[in-house]
Amino acid sequence: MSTRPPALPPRADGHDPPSGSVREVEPPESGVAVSVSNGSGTDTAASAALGPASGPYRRRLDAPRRLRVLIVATNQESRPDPVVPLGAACVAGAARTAGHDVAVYDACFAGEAWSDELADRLRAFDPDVVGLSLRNVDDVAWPAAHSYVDHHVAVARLVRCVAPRAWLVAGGSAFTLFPEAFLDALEADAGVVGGGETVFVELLARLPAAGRREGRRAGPRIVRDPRGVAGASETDPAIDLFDLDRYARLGGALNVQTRRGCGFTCSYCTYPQLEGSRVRPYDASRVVSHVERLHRERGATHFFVVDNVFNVPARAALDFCETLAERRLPVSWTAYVTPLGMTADLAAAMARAGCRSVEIGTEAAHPATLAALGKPFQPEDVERACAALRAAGIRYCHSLILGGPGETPETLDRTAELIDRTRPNAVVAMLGVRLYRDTPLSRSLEREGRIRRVDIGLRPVFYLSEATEDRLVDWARARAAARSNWVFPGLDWRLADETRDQLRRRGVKGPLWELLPC
Ligand code: B12
Ligand code: SF4
Repeated sequence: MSTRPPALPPRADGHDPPSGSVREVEPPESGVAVSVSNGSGTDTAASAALGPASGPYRRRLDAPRRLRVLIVATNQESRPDPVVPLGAACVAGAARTAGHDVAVYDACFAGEAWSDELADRLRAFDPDVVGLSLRNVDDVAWPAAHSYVDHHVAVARLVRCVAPRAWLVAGGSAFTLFPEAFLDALEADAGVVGGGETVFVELLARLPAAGRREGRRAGPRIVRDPRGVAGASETDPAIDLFDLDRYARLGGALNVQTRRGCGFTCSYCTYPQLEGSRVRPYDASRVVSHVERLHRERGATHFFVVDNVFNVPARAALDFCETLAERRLPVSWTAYVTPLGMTADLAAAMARAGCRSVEIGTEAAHPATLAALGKPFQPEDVERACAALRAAGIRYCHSLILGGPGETPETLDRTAELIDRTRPNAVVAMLGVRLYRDTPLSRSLEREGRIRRVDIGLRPVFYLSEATEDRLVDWARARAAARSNWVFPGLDWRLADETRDQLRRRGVKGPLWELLPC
């Protein structure tokens, strides 16, 4: 195997050794508690605010003081589409429900103007706390991977410069994947690993009475919900604070979540780290009411269901579908599914509820590569799932990861043949596997001495199988030339940004891979 980092700017490195650490404590008997671990041991304003200098501690929530909280969604990526910063909206909603004065700044559509706009917002709002929501580390698109780390750092620096007395707290999926490295790079006061709603509100409640930093840098803190990664949200996301009409128009969808967590253990995957390995479905009628409100009040007609795996467990998926179908709303939606358990009955129920397309986490279609990726299904399951979807009239796009563990020229060709047989509407294939810490794949590579933990960090490192690494790009180019519905984001997105924007302005909704000729 070889690990290939693309060229990156200087500050986007692994940032080791870490200056904070993460630890877990047992669940509280009642009330709200968070675990706090301190990497610095310094007695600072924040350690007074956040608790003892080291070790876990508990404290029940008192009525919180009203703070001015600015949530900044840093993400500006517009491929494949601009996406509503749902995580930022969730923590904003939780802080607002807890009685704080909450505003947001969303950099998504600002282009280069983000710094002027953010500086104006900081001066006008004068926040006590700035919460940075970091979604992506990089676009995982080898060989042309693009890192967002410098941008996140630039946002943090601007906040420090314009609002030096505001507490800076980071969170989001990118932060959760590399908390120590981000805390260090951003020079943040604290960071939240996993679901933010409970922990962020608890942090706000424990800031000092003055409500402001005392001009000193706090000892770095990483905090997580002790009840498990990503506790389910009891509060509605404050999506009203975002420009939803623009997202619906230019992104072709609003987003909604029906559950958190994934119980599978695919060898390369971070999702159980991000959301936990226990599936926690939301109450279906609550989610459907949210969809209904977005349709009636904002005219939204297409939704992306952001669940890791929508179709497992099937009972939760069916509940959502039946509840949505009963309301007879003229809305359509797209979701991620796994071939396992993608039965004809479930596909039919999804179609009745308006499901128009799915992205299938197929990843490979040869028994050897499926096993090496830890996928819990066989090539026949992929064929069965596609037949069920086709019969239900749902369009489907395979997500593939090619060139990973176990890949050989033979497995590549067999995978392509099987995928062709399933007659997909589209195929989006990533080349190589972006490594993250603490996945089964990274751990086994570390055990074998093929990579060191410290080398897996903010700077993306990709696993490429020795048998294919020299021919993978040529293979992918040949495949893209032969099949107009195969997309390799690391080589070419196929659709120019201008064309995408034109299609959206003409009112085209849903994933644009649906339009690829097949
Ligand atoms: C759904 C999804 C998509 C859909 C989005 C559709 C849509 N309309 O929303 C699609 C397919 C378009 C997509 C595309 C991409 N995605 Co994506 N996606 C996801 C997924 C599965 C869920 C994201 C989500 O909405 N979660 C629900 C919200 C509520 O959770 P959350 O954002 O994590 O927020 C919680 C916490 O993080 C925290 N939090 C968030 N902000 C803040 C702020 C503060 C202050 C605090 C304290 C806490 C906090 O609290 C929130 C509530 O609990 C995640 C994986 C995952 N399970 O997280 C990947 C993920 C976010 N995607 C990822 C990537 C890389 C991409 C792409 C770059 C891939 C590509 N090359 O195309 C693009 C980028 C798109 C863009 N414009 O940014 C990566 C990012 C990590 C990384 N490697 O950089 C992830 C984590 C998957 C992974 N590989 O591990 N994606
Ligand atoms: S790849 Fe999909 S099914 Fe596998 S662990 Fe990740 S989210 Fe779950």
